[in-house]
Formats: sequence, structure tokens, C-alpha cells
Amino acid sequence: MPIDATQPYDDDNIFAKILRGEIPNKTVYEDDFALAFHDINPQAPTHVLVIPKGRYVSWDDFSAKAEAEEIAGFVRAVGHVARTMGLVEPGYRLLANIGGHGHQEVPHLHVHLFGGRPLGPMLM
Ligand code: IU
Repeated sequence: MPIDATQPYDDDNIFAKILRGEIPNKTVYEDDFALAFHDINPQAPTHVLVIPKGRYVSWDDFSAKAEAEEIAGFVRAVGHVARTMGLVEPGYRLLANIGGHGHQEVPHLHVHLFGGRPLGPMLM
């Protein structure tokens, strides 16, 4: 079920549990600001989720409330993951689903990173 992007942060959401190490994940990269791990239901040969370490439901609260350092750290982490996975050339796709119409299901901000094959026109 899609979530309401304006809901309060839920510390019991699955990605919060992953961040606390309570649920295993296939980590690709981790630093002070972000964790990147393989999606459990990959939609492309490479399908990685990158999440900020802070308690943000969606792009809405992250963009409004995160410190500049957190935003920069997260954006740099996404780029670092793509670069170190060899995706810059031939290319890749970033996607963030936000709230109901965006069909966001997990209430912790995440950016999907897809690659490993030609992805065609934008997904809808
Ligand atoms: P969405 O943007 O919230 O719709 O995507 C959630 C993604 O989280 C989706 O691609 C799931 O396969 C993925 N995921 C996961 O990787 N591990 C989990 O334990 C759960 C969902 I639940």
C-alpha cells in the first residue's frame, strides 16, 4: 500500500530496522550519511536502494528539514555508488517514489538506482 508522505517517521519501518542492523541486507556501500543495498526484488540487473541515515519519510521532509551536510552527503553517496559500480558509462536511472501518487511503499526515503541494461523510456 502506498504511504502518505506527510506521515510522522515510523521507527519500526523496514529500512529503519535495516539501518539498525536488525534485518540483514546486501550492502553495497555505507558512510556517515547513507546506506546502499541491493533491492530484494530487483527490476533490472542492477537495482540498488540508497537511503539516508537520518529519519526522513520522503523527499518532502528530507528536502525541507535535513542539514545541508546531510543532503550533500546523501547526494554524493548516490553518485559514488553509481560510479563505483561502473554505471556512469553506459548509464543508469535514478528514481524516488513519493507518497500515494508516487506509489511509495516504504516510509523511509530511498532512491532506486537501476542499471545493467538499456532501460528504455522513462518508467511510468
Ligand atoms: P517504493 O519506492 O517504496 O515503492 O519501493 C520499495 C522498494 O523496497 C521495493 O523495490 C522493494 O522491493 C524494496 N524492498 C527491499 O529491498 N527490502 C525489503 O525488505 C522491502 C522492500 I519490505
